[in-house]
Amino acid sequence: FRPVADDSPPTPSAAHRRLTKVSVIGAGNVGMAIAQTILTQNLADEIALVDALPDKLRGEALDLQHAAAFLPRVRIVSDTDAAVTRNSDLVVITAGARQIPGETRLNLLQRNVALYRKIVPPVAEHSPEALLLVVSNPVDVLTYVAWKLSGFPASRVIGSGTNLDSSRFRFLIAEHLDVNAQDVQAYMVGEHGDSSVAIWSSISVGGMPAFKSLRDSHLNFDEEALEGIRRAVVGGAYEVIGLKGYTSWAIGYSVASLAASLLRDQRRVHPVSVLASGFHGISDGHDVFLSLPARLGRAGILGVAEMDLTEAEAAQLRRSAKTLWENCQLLGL
Ligand code: 6V0
Repeated sequence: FRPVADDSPPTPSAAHRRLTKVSVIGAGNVGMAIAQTILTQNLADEIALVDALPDKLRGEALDLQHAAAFLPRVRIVSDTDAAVTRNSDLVVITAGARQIPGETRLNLLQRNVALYRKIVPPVAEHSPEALLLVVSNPVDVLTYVAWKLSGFPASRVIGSGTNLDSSRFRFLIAEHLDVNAQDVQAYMVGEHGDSSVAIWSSISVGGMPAFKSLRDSHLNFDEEALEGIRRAVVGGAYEVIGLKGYTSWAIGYSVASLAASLLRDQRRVHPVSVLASGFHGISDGHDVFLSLPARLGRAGILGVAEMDLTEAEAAQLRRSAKTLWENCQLLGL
């Protein structure tokens, strides 16, 4: 791992609260799945919800509060004003126009950049020490936007990136091999979306390199099966949106796993959207965010893995970086 931040957790000042506060901006399907997963996993002492629709927001907050008898004691607050997020440890941003069936993530860009201009500056002002976790799509470009608008160091601005894509990847490989997905180490990196890159060369199952040995023995892991898995990972979100209108549960668990690694200083490795300039031949001058395996702790991104990629994998990553860079340039931030 190439270190990117001082990995010591911030030293609490005398006035520093010891309670953990997580704010979720956008109380839609995704925001509420994240809030409820964080709640049930006991990751926060206070959860603040923000949305532009006051009735929906109040309804969601009350609905969660009514579960109080079955959950750890957590203070749940909500408001349309970002002041309610004051002194957050982690702010998760899910607000955005929803991807409609058939719409590419990049088509959402202009609509969501306008939203971020309203959301990010006050959030950053109310919680200047917070970690920002961007979920709205297109997540890689919006992580760049949040970084620019917040003025935070890149180590504290993280995109949920391909953490979810990698879980879909691990699930499908696990199904194919009939093992537990938690025993499958496999990464999707690059852009969260159509050009994400499957790192076949690094897949291992229970510590054993899976790809090479299965390929060598011609066991049911042929090119066709691999391509089917990659297509299913890339098409996963579209399939769910086509069937139920939105995705929620998997992204809820994905973001809660990131929240746990960050808030609990777990130093676990997750593929998340990070400032990737200088990695794998991505130009140093190109401030572009895309997913690479990163070590997460209380200070945010502690280090980014220098992966051993094939030339084809690295070239694909550079192509994604170029497309993302061109998109970021159009924003004039
Ligand atoms: P949704 O259910 O429409 O929720 C969006 C919410 O944002 C709504 O409740 C809006 O009222 C709210 N909102 C709009 N403007 C503001 C504002 N100015 N301030 C506060 N809240 C506002 O959408 P859904 O929850 O399904 O999706 C949210 C975003 O997550 C979309 O951009 C999705 O594309 C993205 N996803 C990202 C994933 C990832 O892996 N990164 C996965 C799933 C969805």
